[in-house]
Amino acid sequence: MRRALELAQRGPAGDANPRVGCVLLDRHGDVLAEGWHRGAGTPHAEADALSRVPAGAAEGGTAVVTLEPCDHTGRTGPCSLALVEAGVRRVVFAQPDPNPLAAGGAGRLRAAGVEVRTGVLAEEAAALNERWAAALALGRPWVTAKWASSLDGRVAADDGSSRWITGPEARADVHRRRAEHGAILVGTGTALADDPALTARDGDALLPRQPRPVVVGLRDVPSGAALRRHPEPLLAVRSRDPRQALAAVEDAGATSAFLEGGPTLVSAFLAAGLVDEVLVYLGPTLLGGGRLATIDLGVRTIGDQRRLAVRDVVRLGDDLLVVARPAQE
Ligand code: AOF
Ligand code: ZN
Repeated sequence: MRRALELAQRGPAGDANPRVGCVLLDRHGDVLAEGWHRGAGTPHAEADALSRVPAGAAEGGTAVVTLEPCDHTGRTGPCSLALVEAGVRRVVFAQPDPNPLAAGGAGRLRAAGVEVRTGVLAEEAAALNERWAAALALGRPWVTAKWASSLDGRVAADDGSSRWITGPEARADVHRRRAEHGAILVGTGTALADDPALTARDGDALLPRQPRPVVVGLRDVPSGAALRRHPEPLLAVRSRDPRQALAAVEDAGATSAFLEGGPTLVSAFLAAGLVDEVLVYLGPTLLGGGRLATIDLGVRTIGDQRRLAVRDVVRLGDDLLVVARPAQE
């Protein structure tokens, strides 16, 4: 199962489909083939692994999968039937499929006389697709909001300049986390003021997976903007409404969005209760005036404050990253 989880990680994060890995063993327990899911519209992990073995080779064997094999015909056929037809005798999977449309493979396999075992490394498997499962439950993409601020909560100096408040380690961390999301959101104000590339990079090199860039707001992004050179086509949402932005993200096939500002857009998402995780990178510096990380959140009195629960605090060079989520009331 550990190997299947490694294989699953080769798939795209933030996709319409979860990341799934599969290892096929023959009747003696020797590895026959490995498979993983490469994203919506492509073969599922089980089908991918089965496609790599000669006919009959999996007979009497075992399939180890990170997710319950599906039992539906979506963009591809049911994996439960494919495993039965291949003569697989045992199926071990980590966690049940939370998608009611696809679930049911375990029952189908048992009914066909296949031995089924579940719950192996279930927590690790759930963590791998946490945002995907949350999006399914929420009925909208998962949103991670990120900003980098001074210790006194400012994201830019008075003249709007903001490069750089945090150091190279913190910025590298942002790039890694961008790549874990299906889309990256900025307001047109930020796109015009900062001219961000919004690519996920390791130094100068593009990471293998790039989130879809989405710009939200009423202004145009000029043809010379860095965003126009993003390897994925730019999606423009001509609205300031966070819900419309998320509808566009969903239409683009993404189940998670990395929200990078600025304060107006982030605040609109926060005020609407549409932020699931906040990443605050704190540089050890003070800016005095300048722009605050958020604008009006409708907090008039201390009883209205928006409490967050801290999940993690990470030191990155001279900076701190605070990972927090809205506190459950
Ligand atoms: C599996 N193995 O590798 C994956 C599964 O539209 P489809 O046909 O691609 O089906 C998508 C659904 O299938 C997805 O929402 C999830 O419930 C399940 N994904 N199932 O047996 C896989 N990726
Ligand atoms: Zn399937």
